Amino acid sequence: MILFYTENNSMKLVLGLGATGFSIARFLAKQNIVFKLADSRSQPALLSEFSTKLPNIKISTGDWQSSLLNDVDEVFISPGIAQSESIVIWAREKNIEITSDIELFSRFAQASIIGITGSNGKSTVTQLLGEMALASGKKTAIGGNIGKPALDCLDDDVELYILELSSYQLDYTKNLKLLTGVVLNITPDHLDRYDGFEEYTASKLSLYQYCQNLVINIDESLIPKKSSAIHFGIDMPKTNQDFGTVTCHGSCYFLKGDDVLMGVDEMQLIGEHNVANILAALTLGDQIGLDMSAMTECVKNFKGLEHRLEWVAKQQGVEFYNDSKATNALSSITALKALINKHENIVLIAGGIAKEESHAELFELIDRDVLAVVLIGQSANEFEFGINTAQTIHAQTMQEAVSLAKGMINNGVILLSPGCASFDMFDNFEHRGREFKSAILG
Ligand code: UMA
Ligand code: ADP
Repeated sequence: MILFYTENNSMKLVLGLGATGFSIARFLAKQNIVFKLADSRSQPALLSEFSTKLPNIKISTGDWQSSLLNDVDEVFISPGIAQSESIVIWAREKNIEITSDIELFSRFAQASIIGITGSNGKSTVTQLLGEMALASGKKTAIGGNIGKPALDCLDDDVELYILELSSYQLDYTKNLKLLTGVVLNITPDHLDRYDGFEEYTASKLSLYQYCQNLVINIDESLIPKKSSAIHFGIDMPKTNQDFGTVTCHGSCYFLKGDDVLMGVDEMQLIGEHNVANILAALTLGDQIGLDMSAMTECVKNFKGLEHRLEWVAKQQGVEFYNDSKATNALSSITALKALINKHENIVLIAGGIAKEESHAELFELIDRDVLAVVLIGQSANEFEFGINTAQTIHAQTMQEAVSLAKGMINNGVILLSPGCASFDMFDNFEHRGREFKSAILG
């Protein structure tokens, strides 16, 4: 890999010592770029590892100080740091460039990059497309918001980078070359970080300005349609390049143009949202020349990711699903819709830190189709107030929630799909999902 930094070696500042900040630090150190790092918490979890691995790098912790910006000509920001943080405001006032890890990555990446964003389904599509690319024989790296920071994926041998991109990462990206990319869908999310839904929408849509080829979800009204794009959607494709579905004699099929690719019932994932996710992956994969039969084989074998409508167990006639990744109302609605058609009795475990969004549609669906809701976390009272006819009960721990839920049905489904962030009771959504599973499996 030819790696050189074209700018002079003046001081850079890395903000945040999480997975992203650490990856930026490791990368800059490898490039011999002079930098320092700051984190507004007094004891970031990675502090001692950082001090051991990069002992010569200056790190400041605790409240942001404007003096941090002295002599700095570029700031590399972690996605978790809001634009309202004083350090960001000061950097803007001083006209210091603020850059995401994704932009830094793109300055050095030699292989083609595929970008996937959207409010829901990003990780599923990113992982599935990654598996399709690997099955088609491409040396593929899968990373970004899905977990492995993009800079940690940089490798000379990689032929294709498949990156999940969050709006937080896109916000500080100005130059990025994507071979193709998709905005899967746009629904209210992260509104605490944006001046309204329009600003969030614009952040998501910014992905398309970097794409050489566009993939567009025809069913998403907020995404402008482009004649040069390839479209996918849950209906007959409009052109031979587009992807869609058709129902014939009661069975549904995936299509490219008029060509039948496989039956929808051959996929292991459940729910119409996953039909859309699979269509997105097939469309992106086809556009970059992946082998169609390798792709359909992957769809047939793909069991989905942990914590996304993950089937956990069947015990005494009750099936358990872990959808801990559902951190907004729409994702819980989606999970419920996927299960309602197949199961009469559903007990939902929901709640946590509710996002700034309307829960009316979720509560309506619960009242219509859910037997009972076990409420957890900060939003428990707010949810109880919104739910009218379904039975509600409060639990203080996940163990208690599972035990109360078990007492409510003899057959059907117990679904953890909180529709909220997890940080009031858990480290993150993964921790919440693991607690749910261990309460079931012991
Ligand atoms: N920090 C501060 N001040 C702040 C906020 C954070 O100093 O005001 C510091 C904290 O010490 C913290 C560090 O910054 O430890 C964390 O940075 P971060 O929150 O940006 O988290 P990372 O560990 O770098 O993880 C990020 C993504 N996190 C967020 O976007 C919030 C991860 O996505 C991503 O997997 C990872 O980079 C690798 O790319 C998580 C996420 O929740 C899964 N993403 C959101 C979502 O999917 O909805 C966008
Ligand atoms: P993201 O990475 O965007 O958070 P995931 O693939 O991790 O998305 O899925 C998270 C949750 O979002 C799932 O558990 C499911 O409930 C919901 N979801 C997934 N795909 C879609 C979709 N295409 N449309 C609506 N909701 C979806």
